[in-house]
Parts: sequence; structure tokens; C-alpha cells
Amino acid sequence: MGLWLSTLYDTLSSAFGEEDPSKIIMLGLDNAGKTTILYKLKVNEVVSSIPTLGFNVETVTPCKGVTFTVWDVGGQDRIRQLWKHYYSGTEGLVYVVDSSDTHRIAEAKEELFGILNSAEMPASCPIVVIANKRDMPNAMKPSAIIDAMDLRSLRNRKWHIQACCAPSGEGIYEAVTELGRLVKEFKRQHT
Ligand SMILES: Nc1nc2c(ncn2[C@@H]2O[C@H](COP(=O)(O)OP(=O)(O)O)[C@@H](O)[C@H]2O)c(=O)[nH]1
Ligand SMILES: [Mg+2]
Repeated sequence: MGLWLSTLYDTLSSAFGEEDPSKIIMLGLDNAGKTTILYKLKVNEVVSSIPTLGFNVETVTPCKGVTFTVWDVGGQDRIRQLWKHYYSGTEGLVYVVDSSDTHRIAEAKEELFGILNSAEMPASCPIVVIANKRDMPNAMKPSAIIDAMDLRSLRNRKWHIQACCAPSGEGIYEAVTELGRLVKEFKRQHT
């Protein structure tokens, strides 16, 4: 376990450069597994939870050089307009999907495309979709999620999908490594 944790820290540190901090947002429907993933990234330390103007935003800086800002999307129309304030300057989006929740996959898709259509969301910022809860017997395979969410229709954006099991940490490594690669590429093209 200790070895795995230090390796995740190492993975994060090498995926994101210390001298040029990266701003990542992690979104998804409630219950997708975002908070569980955050705790893994934070290497089991407490995640700060900041109640802002009516919705809860979690932030974590798992190592120097990268900050994850996280909230639930979907539901409550009243606070939607506040989300956009957090979009600007985003260099990577992690979108967490509960791959066992077939009933809400269409809603997850609608929310993702809504976020990407926001004027404040930087054009061409890359996306890593986490197909979480892969351990569930009814979990959809990444290929089924790509189809259900119409991910191939994403234009001008690099995206990647990774199956994960947040409680065990399985797949999180790979997701972070790919995220770091895509974010670096995005920054090279936009600086
Ligand atoms: N079986 C399974 N349960 C998970 C997984 N990830 C999260 N959960 C559970 O799903 C529930 C919601 O997780 P949470 O991290 O709070 O979701 P959030 O609302 O997106 O922050 C919790 O009961 C977690 O323990 C997973 O990969 N597999
Ligand atoms: Mg949460």
C-alpha cells in the first residue's frame, strides 16, 4: 500500500510540472465517485470542502504543480450560472462517469456537452473520461460509454477514456498519466 501511494504521488509529480502549475477541473453527476478519487489523489489526507455561493466545491493540491477543483453537475438550475466562473483557465477536464448507472448515462452526456459548450470553457482543453465503478457487475465497458455519450463527436479536443475502480485505485494511475500528457500538449499549443 505504501509503495502504491508513493508511486501515485510520483506519477502525479512527473505528470505535472512544478514550475508551471496546471489547473484541472473534475466534474460529473453526483455519486459518480469524484470525492472517492480525490481522496486517492490526496493520498488519504483530508480534502478541503469549501461551501461557496450555494454549491460545494472541493479542491485538492495532491502535489506541487497541479490543483483539482471538483463539483457535482446536474440538477439545481439555480446555481448552474455560477459554474462558469470556475471554467476559465482550465487546462484539463476530468469527467467522472458511473459506468454502472445506465439510467443516467444520457444525463451524464448532456451535462458534459453543456459544459463544453460554455463560452468560458477554454476551447480545445483536453478531457479524460473516467469510467468509474468498473468493478460493478453491470458496468458498461468504455467502448459502450463512448457510444452512449457520443464521445467521437467531440471536435477539436483530445479525449481519452479510462476504466477505474476508485476505492481500490485501479486505473487512476493510468488516468493521471494520460491527463498529464494531454495537459502538457495543450499547454505547448497555447503558450
Ligand atoms: N463499487 C464501487 N463503488 C464506488 C466506486 N467509486 C465510488 N464508489 C461509491 O459510490 C458512492 C459515491 O461516491 P462519491 O465519491 O461520493 O461520488 P461523488 O458524488 O461523485 O463525489 C460512494 O458510496 C462510493 O463509495 C467504484 O469504483 N466502485
Ligand atoms: Mg462528492
